[in-house]
Amino acid sequence: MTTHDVEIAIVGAGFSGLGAAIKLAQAGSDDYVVLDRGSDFGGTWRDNVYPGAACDVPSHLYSYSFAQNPGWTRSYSHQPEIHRYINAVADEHKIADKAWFGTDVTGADWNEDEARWIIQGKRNGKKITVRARTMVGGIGPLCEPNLPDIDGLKSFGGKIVHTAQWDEDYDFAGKRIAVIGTGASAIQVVPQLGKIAGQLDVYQRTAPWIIPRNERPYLPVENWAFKNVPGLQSAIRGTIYTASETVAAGMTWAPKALKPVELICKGNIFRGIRDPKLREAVTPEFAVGCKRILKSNDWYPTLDRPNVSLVTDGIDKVTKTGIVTKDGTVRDVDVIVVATGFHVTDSPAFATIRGVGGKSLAQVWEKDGMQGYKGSFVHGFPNLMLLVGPSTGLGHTSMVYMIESQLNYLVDYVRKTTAAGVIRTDVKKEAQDRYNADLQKTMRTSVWVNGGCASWYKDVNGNVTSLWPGFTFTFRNKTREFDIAAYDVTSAPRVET
Ligand code: N01
Repeated sequence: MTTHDVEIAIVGAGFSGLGAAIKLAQAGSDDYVVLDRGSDFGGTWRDNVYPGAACDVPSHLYSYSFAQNPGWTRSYSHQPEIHRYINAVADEHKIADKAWFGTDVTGADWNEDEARWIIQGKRNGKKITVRARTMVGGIGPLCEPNLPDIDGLKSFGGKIVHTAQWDEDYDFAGKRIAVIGTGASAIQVVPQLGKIAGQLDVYQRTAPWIIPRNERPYLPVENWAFKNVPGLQSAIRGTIYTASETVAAGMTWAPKALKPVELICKGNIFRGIRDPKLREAVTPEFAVGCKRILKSNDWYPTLDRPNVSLVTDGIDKVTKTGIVTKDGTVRDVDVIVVATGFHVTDSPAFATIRGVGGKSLAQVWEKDGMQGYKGSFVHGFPNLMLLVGPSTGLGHTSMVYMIESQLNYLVDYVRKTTAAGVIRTDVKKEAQDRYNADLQKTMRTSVWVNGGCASWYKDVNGNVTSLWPGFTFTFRNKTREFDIAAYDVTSAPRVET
């Protein structure tokens, strides 16, 4: 076993972990490492390689403000291009030397005597320990695939694949395929599978709201302009950002104002499907915005294909050869694609991060759900900064904006605590409680609470603890500076000479 001492350990090499490394390096920190179980940068954009994987936030906004990309080939980027972009940014900022890929972090314990995080893991199969003054959690909320608890699923005799763990070597062509789920991942993979499947059964538990996807390739002249016209990319970013913030206002304070979006979605159904019964089956029964509003031009036409069936009867069980629905119908298949999302509010990783007194995040969040301060620090977990932590997720705009807000906070935390000789920083319980009470008060009028749906935005208690309510520029303002007064801090003992 090898042991390494560093000032800062960043866990995760996705958008947030890489951004943290770049911003810390720019602020003059050199004593940090990035730990990631994968083989390069990208996180969820490295791992989600199912056919059709793409972003539903426009390319120019779904990128770092400090690494704008005039070369985007499409108005909405697909997974391979985002993955390439993230790695190109890492190269440009020379972060690769700091990244320990092939490192599976298995647990992290706060050591009070040393005021350090003791991080355990395996690097290329060998045990390692990293002792860090500060741990930055950049693991992202969409990294632990959720396998549904369906009777018999595990003993299915054919092939089972989760969208986030795609098997690129498996040949789906001509196969009888079942897809479970109709969320953001399913609506991207189903149209691709529909083109090649012998038979495709799509199991829908809840119909989603879907607006048309305004995607197109950029013309060479546009790419020329993005590169050469000063301020053009920033102006495009600003325009997309402003438009999406308007939606945020509706989602948080006036869900009825989203009615026009519902009409656009209904138009999408009408255009995409001819069969009135099928139209009815795909029309959602909850308020638009309560779950993520999806974007697709080919989902409905795919459901209308002769080789594709929409199954709305609930799943009873999976047998060795297929799926049985509650009405007793048996549909045999060769492969089951599980598009059932991720453990977000109940991530298994929460049990492996143990703070003061050995209590894990899973234990402290068990009763009241995920709570933190400014989405970043959690009382009882000193010197741990979570990126995309509690109440930072979004249903309407780019997560990269939220991540960059947190990076400001991280850099200022390091700067202020280092300057003051602080070795232990723990957010005060009162500050955290006040912050969360305010958030939940704002949340009360929102469509996520009142829209009549169940969603992964909610925790087991029904509270929306994964989303940021309101405008994202409010979060940017809150995280502009590290407000050290909200924290209990301990300075390093003075050394007499
Ligand atoms: O997962 P989901 P996802 N039996 O949780 C169904 C991001 N993302 O991977 O609605 C039957 O949204 C479940 O049904 P119901 C984005 O943030 C972004 O699709 O709960 N069905 C639902 O239909 C997104 O929100 C992009 O009734 C079951 C589906 O599975 C997040 O990832 C692209 C079931 C799960 O949908 C997750 O999306 C892709 C069961 N037991 C993903 N359990 C971009 O474009 C669950 N379901 C940026």
